[in-house]
Amino acid sequence: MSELRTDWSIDEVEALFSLPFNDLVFRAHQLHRDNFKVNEVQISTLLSIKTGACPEDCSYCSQSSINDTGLERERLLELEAVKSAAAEAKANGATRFCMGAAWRNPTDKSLDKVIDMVTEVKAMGMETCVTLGMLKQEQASRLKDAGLDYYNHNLDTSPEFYGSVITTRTYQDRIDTLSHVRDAGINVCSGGILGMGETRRDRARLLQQLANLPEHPGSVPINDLVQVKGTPLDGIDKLDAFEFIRTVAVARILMPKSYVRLSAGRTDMNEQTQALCFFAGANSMFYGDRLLTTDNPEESQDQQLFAKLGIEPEKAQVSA
Ligand code: SAM
Ligand code: DTB
Ligand code: SF4
Repeated sequence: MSELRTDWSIDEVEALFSLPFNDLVFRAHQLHRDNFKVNEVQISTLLSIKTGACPEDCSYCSQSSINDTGLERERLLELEAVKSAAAEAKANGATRFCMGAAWRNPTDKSLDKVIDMVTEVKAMGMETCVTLGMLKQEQASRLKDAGLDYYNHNLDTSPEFYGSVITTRTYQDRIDTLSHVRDAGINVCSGGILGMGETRRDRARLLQQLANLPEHPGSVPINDLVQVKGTPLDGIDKLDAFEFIRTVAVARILMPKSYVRLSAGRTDMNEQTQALCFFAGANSMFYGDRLLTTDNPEESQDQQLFAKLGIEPEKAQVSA
């Protein structure tokens, strides 16, 4: 078994990115094979529980009130609506249900309502994940007490590029919330977005930051930017597919036991690119025709892709 390292240097990470494609992907695949069943992919389903009117200025996001995207805002969903969406996700084979809210941070009152949602979804036998923005230590502990399995909070890009994408919070704010989540004993889900105009060095720095956290995140979502009309990043050059696959492979090598999720952006990716991502170490994805506010491939399309590749959805893990 390989050792888990949290001391990667930027030179080492950049050297991995620079390997010939076959050498890089072979190395990533070998580690994937050593640590996981390579023909299984974990399935998560997303639900936006509170949509739009977010005070943050993330330049990629449809939900920022600064961006004029024409998105209709929605208040926090009622518990019953969440339960029925979770039941449908479970019937479709999802083992994790991820609830996302367009908040800078939750108020204690809204957290009470999210806690009820977590409790109910957990009782249905699914893993739970929420992404609610910045958390205080005490809020993280309350989520842990409710049985929350994962908290998603992305570092999104390198520390150096962060300020070009978001100005209403700092990289350190993100790191602080990740510490609160980890200290509360909740599994960390943290990754980033590619294709925002960052350099390869920024991608390497993002993965270095994730891998050098005190513990590797249990899940590492790699999103390809979904370009949304009305956001500053709409119309930017798309990232080359091979560079996306390389980033997945480097994530697998740096964090060999983490689930690497092929996240947003699959509607614009052909099947061959997705297959190479699975070969290079991606072993999780979002399933269901909606992400938070944008489209994801139809279920039937993903079923066909799995059938072509001989991939099975990972069965629910029996939690301790
Ligand atoms: N408001 C919370 C926050 O930002 O932490 C939680 C919800 S936010 C929508 C969750 C993540 O979705 C972001 O960190 C970002 O990585 C991802 N995301 C948002 N818009 C995206 C887009 N257009 N393309 C790809 N990923 C996106
Ligand atoms: C993550 O890394 N990707 C998901 C989830 N975490 C919350 C969100 C993707 C959002 C894509 C744009 C949208 O649908 O609004
Ligand atoms: Fe708000 Fe999250 Fe979107 Fe940023 S990414 S605008 S914090 S919902």
